[in-house]
Amino acid sequence: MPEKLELISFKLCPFVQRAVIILNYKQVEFDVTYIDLSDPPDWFKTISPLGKVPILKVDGEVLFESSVIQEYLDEITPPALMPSDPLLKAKNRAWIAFGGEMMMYVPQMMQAKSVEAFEEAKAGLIDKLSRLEVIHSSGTYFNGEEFALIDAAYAPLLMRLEIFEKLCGVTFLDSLPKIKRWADTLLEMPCVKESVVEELPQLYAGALQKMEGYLASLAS
Ligand SMILES: N[C@@H](CCC(=O)N[C@@H](CS)C(=O)NCC(=O)O)C(=O)O
Repeated sequence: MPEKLELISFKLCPFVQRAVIILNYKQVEFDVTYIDLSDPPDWFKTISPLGKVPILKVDGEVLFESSVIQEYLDEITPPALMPSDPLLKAKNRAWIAFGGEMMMYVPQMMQAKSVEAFEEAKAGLIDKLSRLEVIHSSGTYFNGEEFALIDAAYAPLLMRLEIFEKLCGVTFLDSLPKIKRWADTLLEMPCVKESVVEELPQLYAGALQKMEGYLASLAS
């Protein structure tokens, strides 16, 4: 086990949250350093090859890419949350990458200036979520009855959809009963609840106001 784990974070970032959920679930101590992505410090530009968070510093060594960081954290803190069966593991990795791609709908929906642009982004997201609905196990978690790495990877997206539902009265999961149940379960887990700053909804409300898009016009 390394002596020191330090996560370089941005408060709104869903990708950083993936790593925090694993750290919380496994009750591993770690330090967090928040940066402002609109004005990143020079030391961050030096260590982050893509200029993105999360970065995990492991006794001074640098890791990047949330899915890689999640797997590393899982491997150093048994028991494993990644399935051991090679085919299931490969499928989970692929769907975790799919979830990463889907995250782009969050800024797209926030930035949409018209109802049409918003509805188009929302429809794109729901189309992708429908694919997930088909392959979800129908159990408590994605693979069945055991919490796995893939659940931690999707919780940040599902949390943002819930935030938009509460702030703006829009719904995303009405036609997706398995995903809805899954979201309700994940968002009640302490490791998920405690993986973000308390003021996350307010930060999103502020970000929406700044963007002056259609979604902001619905915010209460
Ligand atoms: N594929 C990356 C995506 C990370 C990512 O997009 N992070 C955003 C914040 S949520 C970022 O750092 N953006 C800064 C930029 O693109 O300049 C991962 O999974 O770690």
